[in-house]
Parts: sequence; structure tokens; C-alpha cells
Amino acid sequence: MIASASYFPLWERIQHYFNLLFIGLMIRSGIQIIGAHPRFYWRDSSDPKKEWIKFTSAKVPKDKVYTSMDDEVPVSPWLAQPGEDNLGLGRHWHFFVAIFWLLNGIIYWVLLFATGEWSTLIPTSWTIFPDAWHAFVTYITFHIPPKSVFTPYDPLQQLAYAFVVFILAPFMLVTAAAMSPSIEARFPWYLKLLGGKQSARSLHFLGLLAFIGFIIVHTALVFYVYPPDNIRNITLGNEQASLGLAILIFVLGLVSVVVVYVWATKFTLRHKRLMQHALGTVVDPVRKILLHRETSKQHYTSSDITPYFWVNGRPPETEEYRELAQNNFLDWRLEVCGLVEQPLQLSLADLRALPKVTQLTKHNCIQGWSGVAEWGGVCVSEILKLCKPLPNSRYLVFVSYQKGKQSVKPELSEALHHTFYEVIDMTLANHPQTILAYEMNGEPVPMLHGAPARLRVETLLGYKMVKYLRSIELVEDYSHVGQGQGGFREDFQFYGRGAEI
Ligand SMILES: Nc1nc2c(c(=O)[nH]1)N[C@H]1C(S)=C(S)[C@@H](COP(=O)(O)O)O[C@H]1N2
Ligand SMILES: [Mo]
Repeated sequence: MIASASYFPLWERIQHYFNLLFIGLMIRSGIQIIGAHPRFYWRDSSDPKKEWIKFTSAKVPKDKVYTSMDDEVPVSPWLAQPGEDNLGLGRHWHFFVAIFWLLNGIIYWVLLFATGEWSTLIPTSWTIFPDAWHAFVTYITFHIPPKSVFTPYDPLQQLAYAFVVFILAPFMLVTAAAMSPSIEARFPWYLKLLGGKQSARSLHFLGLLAFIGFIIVHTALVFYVYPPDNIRNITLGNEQASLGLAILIFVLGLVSVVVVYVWATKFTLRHKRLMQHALGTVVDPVRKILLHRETSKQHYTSSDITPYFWVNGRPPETEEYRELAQNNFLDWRLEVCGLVEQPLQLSLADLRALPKVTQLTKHNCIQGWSGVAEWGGVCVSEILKLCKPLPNSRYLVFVSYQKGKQSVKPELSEALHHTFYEVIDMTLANHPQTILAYEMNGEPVPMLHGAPARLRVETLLGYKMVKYLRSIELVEDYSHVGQGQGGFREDFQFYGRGAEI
């Protein structure tokens, strides 16, 4: 037993506090994200018949169009950050906090090894296992080990902490990275290692459960086993410290965490656009530097094609589109306009006459589902060669025949009348697997999946891949388009500006 030395240095106590603050936000925003597609699978087909667990009572109807957005479940703001059906903002929070949680973790690791504190966590003798078993039996039979066992942790505690710090936390990062469409597209082998997108997502979820389980047991034991000493250690770092002061700091610490959580939730729900921008200011540069330039190296095989492929976004309900469809899209013209030397009106036959590419790729919806299909069409770079962008053109605005219509909530009623569009920049437009697809799995693109042509950008999330294409406009700046956020989903659902994660 160490006599009175300060077991827990100040840096460790401060980092413990920040870890608590961050992990709660990570869990709450994670729950928000789960609500957007409350089903888990092991296979990338995301076939609801093959889910292994779900958090919705909804059944997927067979007789009508049921989109993945219809399947979303709103989550109470008491649980999720920020709550309701705010997937976009929940993701902003998740990535924003993840950056700081990771930084906190890295500093912690460095200090652990720099100060020799590591020896309190990393076992150096095999006897840790029988000793930990012994401790387990002690606790499970509602006994408390003698004080002398804690140096400063008991063997079971030491193993559990080492597991969380050196295995569980890195595991969350590894499985998280495998869910980014750009990482999947650029390093398909990495995704394979984890058994695919849905397997990575399921493993990430199991990691969440492990974290929650750990937090519950950890907190329970703090209050069950020598609580006054624990509260002194957590706050003041040693067991000789004043208990009154320790309790005061402890309570203030917890209250401050609750205040931050309540503020973060209320403020985000009240100022969605502001928070979309504020959190994006931190997340966007990181995402852009790491992922924006990665190109897709996906080459799945036809045996990977998933028979089940969720739909998101219904076919346009206008007379104009109905007539085009009735006539097999013979009269359809894709307009290419804006800052170009040569404006174009391309028929389907024109598109088919251009060099054709086919690609077998994985589609990743922001909500969490995935599917593999073969897409056939023409590279967007070919279109750019034809229309000759002017030097000041920087973005491509892909406009749909469809009006965004996915919610009947009053706050989104504005969205009912807005044309679906999404913007990508020249870098993405010139990626080799950025195509206008007019075929899916060897057939003309089916109505539900975007007939007669839709965009495919294989390093991005699905929401960028506009279906039912009407036109492509080249612009220097997109702040005048829609609500100016770079797309329908960014405008009305507060999704991130980039779609690489
Ligand atoms: N016009 C239009 N395009 C759209 C959407 C939409 O609602 N309308 N949804 C997007 C989203 S969020 C996804 S995930 C994919 C879904 O493509 P799918 O319906 O072919 O599966 O289309 C994208 N393109
Ligand atoms: Mo999506």
C-alpha cells in the first residue's frame, strides 16, 4: 500500500474530467445517428430481413415505396444529441467531439508513458489474471476487497481500464474509419479486414455497448467500494485530502457536465444553421485535408451485387416527368449550362454515344445502410471536355426533376417546394469514378433509383448522388443556389458540406 503519495497527478484528473464530458456527447450523438437507420446487419446488402437487431417497430412494407428516410426514428433530446430527427446535426456533434476526444486520448497516452504512470495500467505479470478472477468473485458475491489490494487499482479494475484505454478506444477509431465512404472507396482492403461496411457499423455499435457497460459498472463500483477515498482520488488525487472539498469539486464537476449537455442540446435545436456552420468550421478542414482528394479504387465483382438496395427519395410526381418517362425518356435532355464555353443539351442517345464506363461500387447512405451495384454511364470529366468550363467555374450544381419532399413537419414545409440539387467541386467531378449513370446492374436505371440518369460520386455519401437529373450548371460560387449551403440536404437537413464521412 502506498502511504500517502499522490496517486493521481493533476493532468490525469483533468483528462478524466474531459473524457467524461466528451464520451457522453459521443454516446448521445451516436444514439442520434443510430436513430437514422435503427437496424444493424452483418452483410452489406442491408436487407431488413437479415438484420440482427433493430430499434424500431416499423416493418418494411412490400406493397408501396418505403424510403430509408421513412424508416428513421426520432430520438428524445433527453437521450440523443441534439435529439428528434436531426441526423445532420448529430453527426456534426459526433465528429466535432471525436476530434477533441481523440486529442485528449493522445495526450493521455503520451503522458502515461512519459511519466511512468503506465505501470498502474499495463499489467507486468501473468498473475493479474488469477488475481482479477479473485477480485471478480469478491465483487460478485457482494464483498469488498481489502484496501491493500488497491495499488492504486485492484487487478480486475486494472485489466478493465487497460482494456478500455488500449483496446476499446482504438477499436472505436478503427471501426469508425471503416464507415467513411472515402476510406472504403480508397482502401477497399481495409473494409474487407473488418468484414464490410455493415459489419464495421455493427462492431462500432457493440463497442458503444461495451463503453456503456463499462461506464455503468465503473461508476457503480466508485460508489460501492470505499467511495470517500475514490472521490478524493478523482478530484484531489490522494486519500489524505479533505473530503468536504473533494465532494464539492466532484459535484461541481458533474453539474458542469450536465450544464454543457443541456446547453448543447437546447442551443443546437434552436440555432440549427448556426451550429451546422460552427461545428463544421472545425470538422470541415480536417475532413477535407484527410479525405477530399482520395479517389475510388473500388472494383467489386458481380457476386457482390446486393439484391436488396434501399431507396431514398421518391420519383418526381410532376406531369413533365411522367410524360418523359412514358416516352422512355426519348425527349429527355440533360442541360449543361452556366460558366461554360459550350452549353449542351444531351439526349440519352448522346450520353450513350460517349465512352462508357462501368463500375461495381458500394453505396453508402448517410443514414447507415449500404448496397453494392454495377453502374454504367459516362464520366463527368467527359461532359466537362465537351462543355469546356470557363476558367472561373469551380462547382457543378446537379439539379433534379424531383422536388425535395420527405417530411411533413412544419419546420420543413419549406422543403416541400424545393428542387433537389447537390453541388460538387471540380476535384470530385474529375475523379475517375464520378459518372452520370444511365444503367444499374446492366439495365436502364430503374425509376426508383433515378431514371433516366443519376450522378455517382463513389467517395461520397449517397445524398450527393442526385437522381432524376435535369441539368448541370457550372458556377463560381453556390451561395445563390437554394439556401446556399451546397445542396438540398445541407439546406434543409443540416448535413455537412462534404460527404466523405
Ligand atoms: N433527386 C433526388 N436524388 C437523390 C435523393 C433524393 O431524395 N432525391 N436522395 C439521395 C440519397 S440521401 C441517397 S442515399 C441516394 C439513394 O439512392 P437510391 O434511392 O438509388 O438508393 O440518392 C440520393 N439522390
Ligand atoms: Mo442517403
